Amino acid sequence: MKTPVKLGAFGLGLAVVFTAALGLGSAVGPAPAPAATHESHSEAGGHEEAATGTVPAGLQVAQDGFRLLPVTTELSTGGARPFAFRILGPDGAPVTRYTTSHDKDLHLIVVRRDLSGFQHVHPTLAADGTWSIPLAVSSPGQYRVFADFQPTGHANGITLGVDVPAPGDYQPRPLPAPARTSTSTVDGYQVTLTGDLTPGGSSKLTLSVSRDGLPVTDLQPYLGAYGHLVALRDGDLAYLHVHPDGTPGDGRTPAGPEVTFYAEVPSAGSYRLYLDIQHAGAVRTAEFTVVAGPPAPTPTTTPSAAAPQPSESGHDADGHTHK
Ligand SMILES: [Cu+2]
Repeated sequence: MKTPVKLGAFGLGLAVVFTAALGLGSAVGPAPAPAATHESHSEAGGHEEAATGTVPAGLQVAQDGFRLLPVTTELSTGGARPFAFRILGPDGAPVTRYTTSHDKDLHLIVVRRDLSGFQHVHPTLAADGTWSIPLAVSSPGQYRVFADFQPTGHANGITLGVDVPAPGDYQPRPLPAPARTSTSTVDGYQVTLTGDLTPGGSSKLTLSVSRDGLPVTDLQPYLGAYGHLVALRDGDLAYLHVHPDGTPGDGRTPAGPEVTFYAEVPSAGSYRLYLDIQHAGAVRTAEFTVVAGPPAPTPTTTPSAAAPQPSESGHDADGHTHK
């Protein structure tokens, strides 16, 4: 889809820590875009001024007068059921007008608190301001639901988060070990991550996509970009949403095999990265665990490279991903 015109508005979820790092060059139309600057977001209001201090996005259920209010209070593990919620504005009424960002008025991220079960979906807005989407999660537990949006007339994007349970027997999974390659044994895709996350600094991340050993050079734009990357901080699920350097159709951005991002993480620690790409008509998610800064002390229960790990965590630690 050639809809780069919409990209100029995308400030969603980009905490201030990311804005300087994006270089998304929001190529609005044919005019030479001021690449690598975020002034091009000015039509969206320049979101840097809106950051709430240094608090990362997604940690609050309310911010800037806006509040995320679930209508559905449980998630279903038994097949898709409607999940509904509203965004209440400063006047207490549901928000019904949004600024489109990356082809959507609102992006919904659902992930279990242990960072498993990631979903990135796009609900539908009813006239009364109720968002809804059929949703199922694969296993019980406490889930974090992020709404990433920009109310019309508001200067910046906002990401609110709320916990919603999926009742049942919760079996937490350990965070998969850091890995540079995410491999799908089902359909032959492999995504390799190059680059490091540096706390407080801009970090270049390159994700290289191959299939059956061959570089993928015909990635398809998905929501106006060749890739969407969400990073969640282990421990509190601070939310970071970044987009690639370059825009499909800007004449300088190849359709793979490499997709480059600039990211800035707010602290040392472990992060789970979720890369959504589209190829051959399907959206796939590659996941990685990345440690920013000095590695945290290793818990004694964490399998080390020297010690063969028990099988129960082996499935989670293979860096796997596409779904
Ligand atoms: Cu989205």
